[in-house]
Amino acid sequence: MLPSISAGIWRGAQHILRTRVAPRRTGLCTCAGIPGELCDAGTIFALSSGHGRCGVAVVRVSGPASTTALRCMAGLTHSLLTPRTALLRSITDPQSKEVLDRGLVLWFPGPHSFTGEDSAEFHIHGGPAVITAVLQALGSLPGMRPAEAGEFTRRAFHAGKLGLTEVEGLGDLIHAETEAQRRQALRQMCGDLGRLYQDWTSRLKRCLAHVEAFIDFSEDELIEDGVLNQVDTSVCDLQAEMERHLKDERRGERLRSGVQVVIAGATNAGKSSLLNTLCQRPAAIVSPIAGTTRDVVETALDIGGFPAVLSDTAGLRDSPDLVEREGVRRARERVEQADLTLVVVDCAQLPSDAQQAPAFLQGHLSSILPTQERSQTERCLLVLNKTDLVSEEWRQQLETELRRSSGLPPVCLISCQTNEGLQDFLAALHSSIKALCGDPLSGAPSLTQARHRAHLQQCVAALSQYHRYRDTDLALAAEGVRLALTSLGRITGRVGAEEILDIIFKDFCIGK
Ligand SMILES: Nc1nc2c(ncn2[C@@H]2O[C@H](COP(=O)(O)OP(=O)(O)OP(=O)(O)O)[C@@H](O)[C@H]2O)c(=O)[nH]1
Ligand SMILES: [Mg+2]
Repeated sequence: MLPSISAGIWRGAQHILRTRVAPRRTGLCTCAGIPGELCDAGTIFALSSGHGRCGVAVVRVSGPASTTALRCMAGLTHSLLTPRTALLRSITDPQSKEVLDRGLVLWFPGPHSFTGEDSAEFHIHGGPAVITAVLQALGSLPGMRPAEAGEFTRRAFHAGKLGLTEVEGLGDLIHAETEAQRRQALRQMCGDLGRLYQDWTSRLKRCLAHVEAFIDFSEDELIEDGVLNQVDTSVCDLQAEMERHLKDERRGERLRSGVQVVIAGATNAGKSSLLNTLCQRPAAIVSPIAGTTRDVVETALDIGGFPAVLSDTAGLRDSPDLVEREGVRRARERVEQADLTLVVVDCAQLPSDAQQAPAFLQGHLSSILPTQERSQTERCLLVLNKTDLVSEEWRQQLETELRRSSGLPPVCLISCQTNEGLQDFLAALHSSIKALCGDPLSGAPSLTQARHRAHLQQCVAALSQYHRYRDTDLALAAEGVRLALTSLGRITGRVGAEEILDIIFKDFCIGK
């Protein structure tokens, strides 16, 4: 039996909980990365506003023939071209002169355009026939070809309009499904992260210049005393800042890809009922038979603006059944990997003497959570389900005992049957997830990708080389700073960008 959900609860919880329509990275379209050799000159065009019937569609053009397109299809001769001004024009087929639509056209002369090239936009009606006709007309013009996925942004990158971290921020913004993801992506796209890495790059360059000057000129006594001491201090400061940035508990990466929330507990505790209650649909089978769930059932949720991937798992027990044993193995594996574990317990199974409940719950948690997590109470919420089955008097005793005890993670008492306690549980879930993701708008910008982390770790390691050789071999010490600069350059795209561009643009859409 599925629990019936009272409309009142959901109206109240609306600001906290929304089912996310699609898992991450299934945004507007799926596109292959664009091979480097296709990123040539020439004029590209694409539908930028996404597929499907819509009121207005935007077709973008970028490259030297943009003005040809405006002249041949919108009758905008040179004297009529006004930068960044929308003009209502008839849009015609350049060969047959037939009017295809009436819409707005805009001209963005380079270098002050998104791509840095001459660009144009046709804002046309969004019916499939109009879009096809306009795209075909553009394709019939000399020097024009359809754009590849991410090619407009790739051109912007090559024109120096965006750094690599900004490009990644833009990609994340297109895929952002929750408020917090949008905020983090926008901040990155606007260059906050890029500026931080740029600042470190400039400081490292100064260090390198000073060390090299010392190597070249110290014997001629042309270098002031203490130059190397200044470099020592700068390198130490930089290392400390980078290490702080790396020690962010993966908040930014977690926010980007969704917090992994795993529902775990004994059989029949009501784990699947909780999943269904949270996602407001019968995603998992609920039954009174112990051991109903075997496979992991996943669903993506927006919890108060933060992305979460909720996983229901098999009830944890020893079983002779081979299939169930595999389910339990998978459940334990998920708990190991979880950012947050919701340990669900059936209230009615707690000791009848409420005084013994805290110790019982401690023991129960130890059998579920991995050793290193047991002390980290912020990585777990204890959900005591089925409050409708216990007496009010016992429940009050339990709450008193829980308040008295220490060392337990936050406890929520709920009933998936009556929805009692659900509001408080949602508030607790929201604050746990928020703590795991951090506030994307406050403090230093977050590290958002494993790629950044790997290069930064290499950067910090290279700076240790400076300290290692500082007193014995200055050339090797300088090499350490140079390697650190190379690692930073890989993040911002100053070094070896081509090899990572294809990977980054695989998530981009055609038309962006
Ligand atoms: N009275 C009451 N029954 C509940 C509540 N929540 C779940 N149940 C019932 O408890 C039984 C087990 O619920 P499930 O959600 O399937 O439990 P589970 O933890 O997923 O069980 P497994 O998949 O077997 O591990 C079902 O009959 C549910 O209807 C509740 O809050 N109150
Ligand atoms: Mg289940």
